[in-house]
Amino acid sequence: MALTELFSARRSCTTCPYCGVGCGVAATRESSPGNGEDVIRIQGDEQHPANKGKLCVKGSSLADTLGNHGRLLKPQLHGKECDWETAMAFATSKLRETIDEHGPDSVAFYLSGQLLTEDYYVANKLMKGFIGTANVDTNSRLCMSSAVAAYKRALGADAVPCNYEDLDEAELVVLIGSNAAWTHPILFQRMQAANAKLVVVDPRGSATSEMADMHLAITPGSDAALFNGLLRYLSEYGLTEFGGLDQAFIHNHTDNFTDTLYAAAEWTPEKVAEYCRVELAQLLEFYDLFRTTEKTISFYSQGVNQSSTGTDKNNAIINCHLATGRIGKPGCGPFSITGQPNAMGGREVGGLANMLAAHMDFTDDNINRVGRFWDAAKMAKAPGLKAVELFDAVERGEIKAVWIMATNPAVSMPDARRVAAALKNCPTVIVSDCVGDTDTARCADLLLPATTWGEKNGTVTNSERRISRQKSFLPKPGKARHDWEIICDVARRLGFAEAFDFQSAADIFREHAALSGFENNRDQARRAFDISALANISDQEYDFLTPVQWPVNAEHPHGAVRLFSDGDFYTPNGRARFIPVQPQCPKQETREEFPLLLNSGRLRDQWHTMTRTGRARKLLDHSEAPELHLHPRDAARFGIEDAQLVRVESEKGQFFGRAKVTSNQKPGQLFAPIHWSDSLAYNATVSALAIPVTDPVSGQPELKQVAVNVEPLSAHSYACLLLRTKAAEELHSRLQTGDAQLFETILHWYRVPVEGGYRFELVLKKQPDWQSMADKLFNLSGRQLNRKRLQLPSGERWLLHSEEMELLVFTSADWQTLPDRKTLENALQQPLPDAPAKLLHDVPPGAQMVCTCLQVSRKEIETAIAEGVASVEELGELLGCGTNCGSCKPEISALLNTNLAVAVG
Ligand SMILES: Nc1nc2c(c(=O)[nH]1)N[C@H]1C(S)=C(S)[C@@H](COP(=O)(O)OP(=O)(O)OC[C@H]3O[C@@H](n4cnc5c(=O)[nH]c(N)nc54)[C@H](O)[C@@H]3O)O[C@H]1N2
Ligand SMILES: Nc1nc2c(c(=O)[nH]1)N[C@H]1C(S)=C(S)[C@@H](COP(=O)(O)OP(=O)(O)OC[C@H]3O[C@@H](n4cnc5c(=O)[nH]c(N)nc54)[C@H](O)[C@@H]3O)O[C@H]1N2
Ligand code: SF4
Ligand SMILES: [Mo]
Repeated sequence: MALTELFSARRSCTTCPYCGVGCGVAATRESSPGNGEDVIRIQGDEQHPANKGKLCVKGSSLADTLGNHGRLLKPQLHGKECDWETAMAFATSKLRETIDEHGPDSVAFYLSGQLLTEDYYVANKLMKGFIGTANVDTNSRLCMSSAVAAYKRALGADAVPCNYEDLDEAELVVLIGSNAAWTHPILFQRMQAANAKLVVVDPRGSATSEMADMHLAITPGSDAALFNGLLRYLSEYGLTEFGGLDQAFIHNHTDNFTDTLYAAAEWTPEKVAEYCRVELAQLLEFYDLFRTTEKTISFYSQGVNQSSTGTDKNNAIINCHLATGRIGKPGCGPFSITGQPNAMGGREVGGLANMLAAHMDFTDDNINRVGRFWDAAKMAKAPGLKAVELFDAVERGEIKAVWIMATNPAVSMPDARRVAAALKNCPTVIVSDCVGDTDTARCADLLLPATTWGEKNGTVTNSERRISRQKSFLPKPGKARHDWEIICDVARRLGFAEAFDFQSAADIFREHAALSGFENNRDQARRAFDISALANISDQEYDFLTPVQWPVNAEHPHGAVRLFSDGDFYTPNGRARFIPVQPQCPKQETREEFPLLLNSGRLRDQWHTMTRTGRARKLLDHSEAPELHLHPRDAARFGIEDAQLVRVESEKGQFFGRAKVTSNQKPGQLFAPIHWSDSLAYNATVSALAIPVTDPVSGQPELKQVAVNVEPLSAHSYACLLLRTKAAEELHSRLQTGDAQLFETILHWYRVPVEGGYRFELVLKKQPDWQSMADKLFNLSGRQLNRKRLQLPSGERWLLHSEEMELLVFTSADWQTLPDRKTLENALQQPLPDAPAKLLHDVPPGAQMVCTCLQVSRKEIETAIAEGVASVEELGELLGCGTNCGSCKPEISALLNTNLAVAVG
């Protein structure tokens, strides 16, 4: 705990709600000098071991995402607001009726790695102990489940061996399928500060590969061959003193080495180079670097997890660490980085359908053990349905009631439109969210308003097993309630009052901690996850719990920094297991109708489906619209120009985005950010393209490789609309209901929240009749729109506006020649009668923001480079870019590389 916290109730030390780095955040309430109202100031918590005071741009913009606008503040039943009594009575009667009529397996919960451990714990307890079904799965299935499965196969437990300090000490970090510079920025900065050599394995160029010493741009999905080849290569140095195999470790602490090496034997460097399509010399350089660097961490994420053979890929990596004994020692290990803030906490309580609770699975002994501990009315006896299977069962009508909490499956599941359709047909859909307007919320019968970050209390576990507190420093808005409160209310109404008689998050945490230690020993059921030392903490101790890494038990009362240092694993015989791996190509092969492979992932400044980060205007500066990245050669082949609207099509659906032509992509490979959805733009759900094939071991879907086709869309013209909130909401709902008349003219739209309203960007099919559109949309009651025209060298530009400036429309035949959006947005804030005409003359084309924190645009940086500034540091001194959170440094460095190259060349 930070000392100041003791003295000031106005400062609260909590944890960032975004990525799995789990940074400590200090939120302070300050009186605004203007109106005396409280404002929230967000800073990094200097005392938190995960970030030591630093925050990335998402974390440091948290204050901009607070506030009630867009929040779900009251329950809604069939689209109408209702009180909690009505809502809870509906939920309970529907669940009870469904269970009575069709049995417990006809209901399901779909949870999220963004719930707090306490929420997760009660949801899991209700289903697996009292309703009697294991149909509880989570979005972690799409994210971490292959990593979990591989750790369990190799180490006997879902236990991350490493911690962040190891990254400080590492001499080589191999990032496999991770764009950590953008997705785990604060951790990435630690890797860089450590001066470790960085090798990036990723088919495309990214902000991370930009900073790497070596980039192995392997062919998509070929990672297992790369690591099988490494194992074989290491074995050739089996007898040397340094590097190569650690024979003693293999002999004393592992099983199954010979079979595994045998399976890898055919993967000679030549064969790997050909299969992965990398240069043999580069491959050998990597293999040798790995062989000779003792302190090596392999750091991996969705590029290997989201695959139809993700578990095997994870094991192929772990095999190389077991073979070199590089596990359980400082500065090394196979490190699966978690995505969501509490993916790990969810795994601890049994949020996955194939786990029971507290790291126990469905053996008879464990079912009995958990049943006794809970005094359970009805224990689930077998694993339940995994995410893809679960929504298939909804589609088939076998699951008749589903409760979705803190996730947006209508956007994030593969074949997303089919998932949305299945939900619309499902007799009972309950959705708990803090935001009202999501694609999933639109499928709900009952919408429940949940509190969110800043309002909630509980714990989260980050990637290094560190449990930290999320604390409330804001009141509950409207009628919102905590997720755990809602679940316990339903449980009590279903007749389980005693088992769900929790009064606070602390009560739940204590029970969860007690279960983790219950009969947890060598003779009964030894489990890695054990926080029994926290089972009796007081409410006050819970409030001031300092971040601690599990296990926290009698043996490790202050937590454990590193696991497996003694070479003792959680398998029945205590030995780690090598897993033989047969590399396989992605299931989705390109073919004539779908000749390209689509990859998808994250952008620096957005979080998933943008329900929170999408509210902060400045986080849209980096990128504001759905995109499709493609190589110049593919652009030429398909007749696509940079910034042109394109349509991507797969066997399952379509997606619209603006082309970004970049040599970061290899020919034949496309990339699309995952963040936009149909709530924010037209046909913008990337996962609608994905085919739901899954890994046979983990059930994780293959989201990173989708066979697609692409075509340019030709536009008649472009329009930029600025609307005040009420008018914007009206237009938005028309666009969402697919108003046929509007879509005769509109080819594509997306929207950006701005101070005082929204900006809509439209791509038009033909000349619109603005007057009649405006009449219809905004009821201008016969008043005429004002019109002004400006002739530019590139064509004409129009401004149309209503007298009250409810509506400002700029149109042009060329998207790039519309006026600078920032200037336009400012106009919406002031009721200036003569401003519009001036705005029409405002020329500078939109400048992409590189440094969001200090608002430094690409143009400014390029100008400075042209004037001779030649390093990231000097640019920082001059313009300030990169000097706050540092997440943009890779991009600044890339700009330096290209612009200096141009200057030299
Ligand atoms: N800014 C931001 N940060 C986030 C999130 C966010 O939404 N926004 N989400 C969080 C969550 S939940 C998660 S799971 C993590 C994800 O973190 P990451 O896994 O780092 O992110 P992604 O962008 O999904 O994918 C990583 C990389 O995998 C590469 N890849 C694709 N196919 C292959 C392949 O076959 N082999 C290899 N080796 N690489 C491949 C992609 O090109 C991409 O660069 O990020 C977390 N952090
Ligand atoms: N094509 C493709 N698809 C992908 C991926 C990919 O790389 N490519 N990545 C996958 C991965 S790794 C992930 S993790 C998923 C993420 O996908 P989702 O989990 O579907 O995305 P989020 O936007 O994080 O959804 C969280 C929801 O919870 C709400 N929420 C926030 N806080 C609270 C709270 O405290 N309580 C409640 N009840 N609700 C809250 C938010 O408003 C939001 O609607 O996407 C997956 N889908
Ligand atoms: S790296 Fe950024 S998003 Fe991740 S926890 Fe830290 S501040 Fe939050
Ligand atoms: Mo994730």
